[in-house]
Amino acid sequence: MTETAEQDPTKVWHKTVCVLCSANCGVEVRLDGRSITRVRGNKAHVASKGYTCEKALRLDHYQNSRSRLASPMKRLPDGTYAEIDWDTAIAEVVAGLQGVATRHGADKVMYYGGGGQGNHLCGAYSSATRRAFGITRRSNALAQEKTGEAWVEGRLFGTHTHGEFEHAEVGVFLGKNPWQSHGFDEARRVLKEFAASPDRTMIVIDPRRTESADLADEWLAVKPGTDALLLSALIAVLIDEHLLAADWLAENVVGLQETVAAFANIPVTAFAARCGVDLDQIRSVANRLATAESVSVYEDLGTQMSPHSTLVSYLQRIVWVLVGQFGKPGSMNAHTSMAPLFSYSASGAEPRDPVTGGQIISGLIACNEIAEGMLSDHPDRSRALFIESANPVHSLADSEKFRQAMREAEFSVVIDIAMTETALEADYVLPAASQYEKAEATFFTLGFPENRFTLRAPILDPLEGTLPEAEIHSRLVQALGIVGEAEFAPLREAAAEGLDAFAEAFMNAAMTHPELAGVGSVALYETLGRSLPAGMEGAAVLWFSAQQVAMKFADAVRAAGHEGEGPALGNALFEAMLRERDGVVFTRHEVDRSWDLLKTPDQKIHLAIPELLAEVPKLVDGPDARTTEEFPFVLSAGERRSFTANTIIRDPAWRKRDPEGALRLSPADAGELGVTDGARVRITTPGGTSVAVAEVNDTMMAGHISLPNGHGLGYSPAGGEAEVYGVAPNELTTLDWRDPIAGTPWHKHVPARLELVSP
Ligand SMILES: Nc1nc2c(c(=O)[nH]1)N[C@H]1C(S)=C(S)[C@@H](COP(=O)(O)OP(=O)(O)OC[C@H]3O[C@@H](n4cnc5c(=O)[nH]c(N)nc54)[C@H](O)[C@@H]3O)O[C@H]1N2
Ligand SMILES: Nc1nc2c(c(=O)[nH]1)N[C@H]1C(S)=C(S)[C@@H](COP(=O)(O)OP(=O)(O)OC[C@H]3O[C@@H](n4cnc5c(=O)[nH]c(N)nc54)[C@H](O)[C@@H]3O)O[C@H]1N2
Ligand code: SF4
Ligand SMILES: [Mo]
Repeated sequence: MTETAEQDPTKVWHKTVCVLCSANCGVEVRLDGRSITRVRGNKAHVASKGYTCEKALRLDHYQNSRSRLASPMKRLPDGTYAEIDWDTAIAEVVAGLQGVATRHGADKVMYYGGGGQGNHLCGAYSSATRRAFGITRRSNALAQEKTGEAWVEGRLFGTHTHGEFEHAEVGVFLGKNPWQSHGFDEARRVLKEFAASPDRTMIVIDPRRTESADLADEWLAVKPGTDALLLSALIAVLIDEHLLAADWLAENVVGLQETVAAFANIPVTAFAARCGVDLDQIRSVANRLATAESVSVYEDLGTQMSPHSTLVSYLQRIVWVLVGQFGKPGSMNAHTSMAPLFSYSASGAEPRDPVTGGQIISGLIACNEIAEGMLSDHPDRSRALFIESANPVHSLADSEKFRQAMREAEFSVVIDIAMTETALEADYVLPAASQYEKAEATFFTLGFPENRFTLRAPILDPLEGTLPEAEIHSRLVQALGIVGEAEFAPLREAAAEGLDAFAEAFMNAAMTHPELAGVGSVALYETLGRSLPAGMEGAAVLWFSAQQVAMKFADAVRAAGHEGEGPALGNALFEAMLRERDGVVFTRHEVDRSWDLLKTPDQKIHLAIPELLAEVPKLVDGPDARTTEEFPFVLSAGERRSFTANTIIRDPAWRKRDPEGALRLSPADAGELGVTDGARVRITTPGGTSVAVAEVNDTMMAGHISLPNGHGLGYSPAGGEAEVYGVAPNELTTLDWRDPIAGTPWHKHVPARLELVSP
């Protein structure tokens, strides 16, 4: 449909995406002034094809929230905030960072964040600020969920793998509820297709009978925290019943014997009993996996945030490798990236954090070790925090500890659109333009054989008083005087001539001025960015990504329809990204060629990880449950539900259901405690105490209780004092409850006690 600006402006559909989860579904929105009045799926979008879930319809609560910031803020000695102008803010932030660097060294500043579910360009621009200020310590939310998985994938494949659920004959969801949490395109449609097709099988491994489990052919109702037993038994059955893809393994896998040997003495009957899944069901699943044409597996927080987290990431991969499910249509595949979110180490040798001694995976300090390190008396501890597009006071384990760490810090600055829990502890808060007010994109590009990328154009001007992060970082970097007009002017002239001239000039400049290359993203913004259409300046950094992609995957980029050689191919891809509001396919591979993307030295799968194989026999002695007499329940702290979206929307009015975020418990437990729907219950854990409204829910297993994520945010509907709605899950969690390898928290397995407060 083509509609023009001559029409009633409130009737025009503007193309963008929903920013509430990583699926980033393409949407079209109508505006009335600055309000988003209607939202519908964009049928022409290259990935989502018109699909959305119910959350997208209420995006105005993100764009126009009362907690939006419209001025830089400075914390006063009494803890209140005063508005300051941008020039003062930039000067004082620069002085604050330099002060810490002078007193303790620039490496004592930690950068946290750099993007959320819909915005990764701030992270790309922050690289210039980090380089300019000498900031090397870094972390983000990936280091509280995905670093254990990344460590395992580095060892096995040297890269990331992802399933192709749309075409898989068998889909396995392990601690993952895609009906609510998505994670791949058109999730609910794909789940319904599994359910409707007699030839395809969906397997869900989850203690709760989730919406996804309800649609599954096989629901393995594992006891919380015992997935390592279930998967070890499954592997032992595959081996015992000779269900391995022997020829394929001989050709493609190194370390098979060593791996198989570790499962030789698994007492499968005992393991099945201990994890609560019938051995017959485990056998039937093993046979189904072994006979399927294609299998795709998705593990998520249910196991990544439970005991044995990194081990489980490994075991589930052993399962699908043993049945030969890599490198074919509908199976697990490696993929390209517009800009990789992770770096992978094939040796597993990772540096250690100088303060906590914890493993730094993919350059990220484990989230649970940030406050721990900062609150220690170690001479090398971080003394300052630079936080961008993240709310760690709310989202990391033990909110109180993170608050303390921020108050202890000698300097802190937060870049956000809203006055968040984290902003409320910072010395300076810089207000960003929202994701609908600037060029934006995410690097959640996991597709294979086709991989897609969507660059969004702003649908509104920045709210007065706010700036896009690209501009904020540019001002911070330029304030140091490392680069400026002298370096930018010739590049701007080249950009005005066109991309070919710019490519040549930029490459030359980067070679002759290393300081320019160091702050490359800001240099691109100030030069190429200035020649892009108004509002799209921030897309400039993607020119570099397009060039990298074209260099690394030239044939696949051409197969996706972009033409040229060398820099011209990168330019063609960049132009397509700039032009296409429905997203572009940026790489297309032959379906069996994801082997080419493996980064192990011989491009084979290196299956044996001795450190983790050594953990398998130890499972025989347990422990299975981590509960105690004092804390007899397992609390899943942070479940994804139909109206949760991390802390992206603060206004509680956006929720159509479950406004307070109920504590779910089984009818059996409710009966025993005398709890009925709507009763108030007190939850106590080793980390703290909170009161929640109860929901008796027959999808819950006895002994297992759950609270939603993203609740417990301060918000003031009337503009007065902020009130807190619901339970903030990390008021109940602790720093020490974490994976021994990756340091990631066990939020889905928090020992807890429950008491009835009022019926
Ligand atoms: N609606 C919505 N969608 C989201 C988000 C959101 O906030 N709201 N956030 C996004 C983000 S950042 C992420 S990382 C993803 C996370 O997406 P998911 O990981 O799918 O979400 P969760 O609900 O946290 O956990 C998944 C499941 O793990 C189960 N589980 C709990 N304990 C265990 C266990 O011991 N073993 C097993 N096998 N399962 C267990 C829970 O019952 C739950 O059904 O969601 C994304 N999508
Ligand atoms: N107990 C428990 N804790 C959890 C989880 C759990 O299951 N249980 N889940 C964890 C997981 S998987 C994740 S990923 C994390 C997520 O936690 P975080 O990484 O902290 O991410 P969000 O809550 O999404 O916060 C994103 C921030 O970005 C801001 N923002 C939005 N748009 C923009 C923008 O354009 N620019 C800038 N600068 N800021 C913007 C929002 O206002 C918000 O403050 O939470 C984790 N915390
Ligand atoms: S919240 Fe729903 S509509 Fe929005 S991106 Fe995720 S799946 Fe798509
Ligand atoms: Mo996440």
